[in-house]
Amino acid sequence: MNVSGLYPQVRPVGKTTGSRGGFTLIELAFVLVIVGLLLGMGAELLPMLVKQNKLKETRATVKEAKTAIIGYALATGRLPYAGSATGGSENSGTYRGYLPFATLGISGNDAYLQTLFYAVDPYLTVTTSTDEFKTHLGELITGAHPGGLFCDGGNIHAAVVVLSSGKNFCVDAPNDDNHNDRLDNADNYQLEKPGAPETASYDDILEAVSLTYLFGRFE
Ligand SMILES: [Ca+2]
Ligand SMILES: [Ca+2]
Ligand SMILES: [Ca+2]
Repeated sequence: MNVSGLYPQVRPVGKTTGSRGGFTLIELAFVLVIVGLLLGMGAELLPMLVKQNKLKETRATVKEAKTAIIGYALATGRLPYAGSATGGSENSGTYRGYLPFATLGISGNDAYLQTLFYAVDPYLTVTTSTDEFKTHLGELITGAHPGGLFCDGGNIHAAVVVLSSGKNFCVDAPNDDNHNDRLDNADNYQLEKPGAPETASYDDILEAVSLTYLFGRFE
């Protein structure tokens, strides 16, 4: 009896007769090595890209906050006090603290989901008209009234400074002086230079509005 017709024909595994229908083990191993290398590169590349993106986003957010602060001064003839807490409102008599983002009408978080920080020259928070504001700016520029906010070791006479604590979530020296990792009234009125390079101990992202620049915006 012929039984061969009752069973399906089974092709021998691993044989590559005639046209090729699959991978050899060596090809497969090669592909796996390549995939492994690509995955390894991706695993290294992705966190780097995320890090770069957060830095870029935060730089843009700090710049936007600076623009909003200038707009507020032009519209109201004063600069807001800083906030003593993260809620976004200003607190009278607070000159170094959190960005009063609700007062400014903007969102106040950086890409690391931390509230931005803010410092202001006290003499510019007490004015009630744009004319008086300009007068105070002029007095600060000429030195008729002593300046209350400086960046870059005193090289920049600033009206206002806004900063992100950066990826280490801490405000760093020389912005923070009392080592509580945030900006507050107990810190002095000397802050870092805008665009200062990142180091092992400094990663804050800081923008300043100089007195002369702000005065020019009123002309
Ligand atoms: Ca920092
Ligand atoms: Ca300081
Ligand atoms: Ca502090």
